[in-house]
Parts: sequence; C-alpha cells; structure tokens
Amino acid sequence: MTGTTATTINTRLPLRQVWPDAFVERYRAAGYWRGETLPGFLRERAERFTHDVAVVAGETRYTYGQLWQEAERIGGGLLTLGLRPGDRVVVQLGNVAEFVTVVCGLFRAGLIPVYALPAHRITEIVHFVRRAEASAYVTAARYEGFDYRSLARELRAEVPTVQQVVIAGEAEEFTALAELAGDTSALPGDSDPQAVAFLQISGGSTGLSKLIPRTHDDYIYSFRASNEICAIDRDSVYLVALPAAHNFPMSSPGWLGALYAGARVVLSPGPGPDIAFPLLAREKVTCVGLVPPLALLWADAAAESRHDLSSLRVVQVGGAKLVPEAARRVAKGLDCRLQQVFGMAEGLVNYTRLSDPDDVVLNTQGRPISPDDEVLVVDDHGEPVPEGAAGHLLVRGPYTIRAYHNDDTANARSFTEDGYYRTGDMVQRLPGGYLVVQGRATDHINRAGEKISAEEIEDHLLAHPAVFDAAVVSIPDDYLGERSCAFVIARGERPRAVALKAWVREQGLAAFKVPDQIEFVDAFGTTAVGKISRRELRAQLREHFLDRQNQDEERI
Ligand code: AMP
Ligand code: DBH
Repeated sequence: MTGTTATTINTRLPLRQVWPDAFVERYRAAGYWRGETLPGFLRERAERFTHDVAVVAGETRYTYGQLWQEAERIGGGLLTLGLRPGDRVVVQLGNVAEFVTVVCGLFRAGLIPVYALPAHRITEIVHFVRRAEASAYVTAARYEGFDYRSLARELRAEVPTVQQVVIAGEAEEFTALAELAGDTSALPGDSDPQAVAFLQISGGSTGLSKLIPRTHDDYIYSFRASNEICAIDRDSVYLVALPAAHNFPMSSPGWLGALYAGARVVLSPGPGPDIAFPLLAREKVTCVGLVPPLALLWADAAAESRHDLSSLRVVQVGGAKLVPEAARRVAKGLDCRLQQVFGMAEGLVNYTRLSDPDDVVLNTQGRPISPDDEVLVVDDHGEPVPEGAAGHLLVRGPYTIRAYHNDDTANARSFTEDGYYRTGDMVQRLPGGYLVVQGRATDHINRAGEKISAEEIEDHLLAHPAVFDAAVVSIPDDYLGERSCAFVIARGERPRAVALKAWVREQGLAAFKVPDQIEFVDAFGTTAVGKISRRELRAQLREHFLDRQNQDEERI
C-alpha cells in the first residue's frame, strides 16, 4: 500500500484564465487591471455608501450596507454547510433580489457562481454542473410558473456529487436560503485579482454551451470602462429588464457596473413594457439594456403609455443586430439617447458613444471599449481584409478570454495560436474602428438575443425514433430577428410537427430552443459531390426555403 487516500484528493480541474506575462504587465501598466476584486469593491461601497439604496426588487430594497450584510450571511452560511472556497455553485434565479444577494454572497465566500438562465432545464443544468464540477445548486422554489425544486430533485438523482441545494422560498427537503446562517469568521480574506471569479455561459455555436472563466481584474475593467462610456455614476438608476444572469445586463455596464458606481439597480421581473414601464416611472430609471425586438416593443408602447418615462437617458440595444430602420424607430419612440452594444460573454464589447453622430449610432454596432482591444478582420485564410470589407472578427485584449473551461476541442477551434478569440461573427470595420455586424460564420440561431446551437437541437431531433435526419437553420423573422426552422426527413410515416416540438421540450431543454418551425422534406438535396458538410447543407436548405418563400410571395 502506498498510503494514498484517493477519496480525499481533490481531482477537480482548476479554474484558470491566463494571459501571457507580457500582456499581464501591459494591462497592469495601462491601468486596466488594478488589482481590485468583486468582493473587495462591494465591501468598499458598503462602507462608503452604507445607507444608499443599492438594489430594488418589487417592494424589497437593500442598501449597500444591507447588501454586504446579506452577502456575508449567505457566504458564511454556505461555508458552514461544508462548501469550500473555490467550489463551483450553479445559480439559477430570475430577476429577484436574491439573485444579487446570492451572487454577492458567493463572491464573498470565494465560491464560484456558474450562471444559468431561468429558462434552462434539466439537460442544460446537468451539463453545467458536470462541466463545472459544481458542488451546489441555488435556485428559487418557483419562478414564472416553474417549480425548480422538481428540477433540483432530478439533478440530485442524476448527479449525486451535488452536495447542497439551496432554495429561495419554500425549500421543502432542501436548505432554505433565508435560513442560511454561519460563522462569518470562516469567510476567507480577499481573493487573488487574477483568479477566476465566476463562470459565464456562452450561447454556444456548436453543441452544448461552453463555460467562460472570467477573472476579477478583467471583468471589473470591462464594467468600470463601460460606466465611463455609458455615463453611469452615483446618480444613475439602472434597470435590469433582461435576465440578470446574462452578460449584457450584468456587465455592459449592467448591474455590476451600477453597483461599482454606487448607483441604484432596479430588477424588473419581466422585460415587457407592461411590467417595466411602471417600475421605470416609479424608480426614475436612467439606463436600460434591451434586445432589438424588445426595444421595438418599448418604442411602440411608449407612444401610448400613461407612465412618465422622462427619466430615461440611455437605451442600450444589443445581443442581436439592430437594423438601421429599427434603430431609427427606437431612437424616435423612446425619445432618449440610443446606444448600440455588440458584445459577447467571452469578452469584447463595442458601444456607439453617447456623443457619436446619429449616422454612426443608427448604422454601426459601435467600437471596442479599450484602446488595447486588438481587433482583426480576416478572410477565410486568415489574411486581413481591407478596411470596409467584410471578414471574420478575431479579437484579443484585456477582458477577452484566452480559453474556455475544460473544453479542449472548443479551445482548439475558437482560439488562434497567438491568443485571438474567433468570435464567429462576420463584420465590416469602418474608419475609427466602428464595426458593422454582417452576420455569422457559425451556425447558431440568434433568436432575439438568445443563441441556439443548430447542432445541439439536431442531436435531440435525431434521438426521436421517427426522425431519419434533421438540419436546423435560422430563418429571418420580422419580430425575433431570426427564428429556428428544423428541416426533417422522417423515418417512415411523418410525425406531427407539434409532437416533434414537444419531444425537444421533453428532452429537458430551455423553451427558446424548441424549433419555431418544422419543415418535412423527402431528402436533403445533396447535389453534385454527394457528401457535403453540415454547414453547407444548412446553408442550402435555408436558401431553398427562402427562394421558395419569395416565389410564393411574388405569386400572391
Ligand atoms: P455569446 O457569445 O453567447 O455571449 O453571444 C455573443 C454573440 O451575440 C456575438 O458574438 C454576436 O454574434 C451576437 N451579438 C451580440 N450583440 C450583437 C449586436 N449588437 N449585433 C449583432 N450581433 C450581436
Ligand atoms: O449578446 C451578448 O452576449 C452581449 C451583448 C451585448 C453581451 O455579452 C454583452 C453586451 O456584454
């Protein structure tokens, strides 16, 4: 016997996000990375702005002082349950006060949040838990009619390594968030600013979502600089209308930017004007981030609204392309400054500036945050294209990751040897560094800002006994920007489209991934060479479909 106690050895993969030394020095010297940490700044704000309101959710209000107290209670409580700093915790909460207190509590305890969206279901949660090697799951009893305790039960059955389930609300057999209590003296000292602070989720262009490790230094830089660009200061009131776990309302500048500035964060339980407008008027909101279809809805609703929206200074629109005509309607309808935001959870964020001329604001998706965002626009062979020509967008910089967590295949595909992230977006770069998004090189569907991997849905369709083959493509949609359409070759008798949609949902997936449309075909027109790539196939199917649709429209 060698005497090794295998059971006590921690075999979890370490969380790493490493820039080469020369870059670290450069980013520090330039003042981007200042050695601040997320719990560090929250503590400092709690001391400085103790009695100012930090978070508003429904009738609940937390001052900066109370937010920090809650963070200490929750963080201490989680450690008392047996979690250890560095453990990963999947958080699935909607736009409720607990989302902010839990995330701040995790930061305080050196625990690593993994951000799931409320729309995610068992398949996605199991994937996040396994990939992150998470030891705990924090969720709500119910949100938007769904009971997350049943999901927690399924999760525990499927992944027994999830030691703890903590529930906001009626906890049943689980631990109640409200009852967490612990020895705050067990809380760790401040973290290493270059350590990974949390795992963000990528929309995933191929297969399942990837986990994005972001460090304190890099993330804080991105929202501190965003505050400057978006004029967020202590007097600002930032409305979280999109899911708070999404990178856009979290960091561009988002609720974290707002907390950094000592501003007020208002969580809207829903994104529509019916819920958001009364809140906006009550709290005198100054800034909000929206996806294009919502922005159009808001612009229309504003004309007839009895609510006073005059506090609104900046409406940010991002997550999917805002075409110029839509941009015009939004700017006019909401009577405030429009700001286009083109960002990604992997890092790079572009903004039109508040002082930019209308032409730039309406027609471009902005320019990068940082002078040290190195943007390349290249052709299919990796050669730079001339200014103004369309090409693949590659980027590296002080807040763009160099690797995903625990995914060698994705890393080999998504990063160049010299550390550039291949965004998968096709863009044009204009003078001044402004980018115009042209489309994508990868096959995901951008459904109103929710990214869906074609491959992931095809896999689930193929598991259906009546499906011989399936290809999922994006189809332009007036409202969503893009919708998903699955082309299906049946095996024998065709199943009903609704039955196939129900099948996808029953695989335990977020509802937004269920194909919007299903088209049965007898064969995929794999012409000429016979064997074509999935990508070419999807492109062909899409083109045929759009041609046919156009012909039908001409006939009408
Ligand atoms: P994710 O990697 O899941 O965070 O999604 C980021 C992707 O969303 C980008 O790579 C773009 O494809 C898309 N995206 C975000 N903002 C915009 C925008 N303003 N215009 C067009 N596409 C956008
Ligand atoms: O779509 C996105 O992921 C996104 C959009 C705008 C984002 O991550 C961001 C700003 O930070």
